[in-house]
Amino acid sequence: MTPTTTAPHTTTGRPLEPGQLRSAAQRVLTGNWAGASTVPSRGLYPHQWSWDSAFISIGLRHLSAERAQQELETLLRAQWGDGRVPHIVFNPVVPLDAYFPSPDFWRSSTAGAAAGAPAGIETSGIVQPPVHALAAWLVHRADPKTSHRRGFLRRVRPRLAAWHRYLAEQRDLGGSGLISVVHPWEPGMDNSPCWDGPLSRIEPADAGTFRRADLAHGDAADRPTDLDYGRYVRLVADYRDRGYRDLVAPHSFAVEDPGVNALLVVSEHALAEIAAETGADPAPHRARARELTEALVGRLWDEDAGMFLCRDVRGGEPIRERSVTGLIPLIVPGLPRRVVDALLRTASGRHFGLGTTVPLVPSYDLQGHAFDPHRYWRGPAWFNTNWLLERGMRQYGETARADALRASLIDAAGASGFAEYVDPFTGEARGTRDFSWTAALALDLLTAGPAGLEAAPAPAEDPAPTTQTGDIG
Ligand code: 9WN
Repeated sequence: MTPTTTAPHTTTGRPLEPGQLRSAAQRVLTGNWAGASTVPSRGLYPHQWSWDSAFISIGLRHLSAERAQQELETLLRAQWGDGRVPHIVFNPVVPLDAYFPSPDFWRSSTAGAAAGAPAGIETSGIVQPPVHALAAWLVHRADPKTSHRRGFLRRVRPRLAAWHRYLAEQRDLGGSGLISVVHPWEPGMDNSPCWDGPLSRIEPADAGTFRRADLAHGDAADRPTDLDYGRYVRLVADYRDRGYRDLVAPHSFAVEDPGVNALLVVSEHALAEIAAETGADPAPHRARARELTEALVGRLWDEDAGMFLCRDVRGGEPIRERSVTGLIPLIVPGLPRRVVDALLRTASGRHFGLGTTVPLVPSYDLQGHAFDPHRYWRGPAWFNTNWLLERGMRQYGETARADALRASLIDAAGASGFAEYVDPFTGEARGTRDFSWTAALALDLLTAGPAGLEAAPAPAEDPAPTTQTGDIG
């Protein structure tokens, strides 16, 4: 089903041609460029976000290899001494009240000093999914000459390895080999019904101790409730108050998330390629990818649900909610074929309806008790998750399904004005517009070769001036 939104695509109301769509996506990325990295959106998210930058660089590689590399380098410059890559890097020129929690709440450079938070750059203290090695590899492959000239892989490899090491050593909270997220913002799917159970144990922060900057930009009906927000704030304050250290006391929220772990597997494979390309040993990364894949299938696969489920580490039980995160492991190479087939059946079955009732995979079970087509991560369709599924389908030879999903993604991105997310049934734009990763991933789908896995040669000049060399030492 094609999205039925009536948002005009051109002044005459006709859908944009691929060339026009490409230019429109490029305009979004140029408009959101902040000098050394890209903001997810000018109003709602005025700083640099971790997994956003990874997806953004995957689109930017088609505009300027240098800018795509710089996007990742700027993020990695804010890496902490313990290896964590923070989920937000704050832009010091943006007023404190533009986003909450603001730097004075996180206090990374002081509260995070023991964990090696950098001095002179303010960041958050939590993380987001590790998509960065995959992004770095794709960025390199788009223009190996520029990458070699700038020593891109040689410089980012140790940082990416330290990032993965942090996750392995500090975040295996369940002792299964898989990594845990310790805040609902960490998997990037903030308000997913998967967190409702584990979050219900958290005492919310007092309403007077925080403000909702997000409600100045987004419809309250789309955003998390005040109660959930209070709990998010409490979790951050507790983590901060113990110096952002992971192993000194148990995290009160700890979840093994299949999407996050799947992205780590894919990034370990990418890091193996990066190691081989730079003369380092790829074997440890391949071994780690194998171990993680086994742990993922062994621990989070649910035969009855026909998909992966999150696991509540504190409660010691699987979380029986169907979220798109449980389909994302399709991106992992080498899964047993029965798992792949079940995932494909589940994606197009009644819970996710792909190609039958909806054109894009929704963020949550269409039949679920908490389904809401508009509320954050509780039903709407997002572009990054569908981009990942498109790649997953293609790697398992499901070309027709991947082609259909690709066409729907491109269509919905253009029709929605590069919305942050869309109503899964109508394609109506929700959240903010001119959202960077939507533009970047649409650009990638419009430009990458038919195999979907490789980039076509970079076509254009850098449309925006850069202000830093991108050297991360
Ligand atoms: C909190 C920036 C980020 C995305 C997340 C998305 C949303 C932030 C928020 O925006 O989260 O990190 O304020 O809601 O859920 O995936 O990275 O685009």
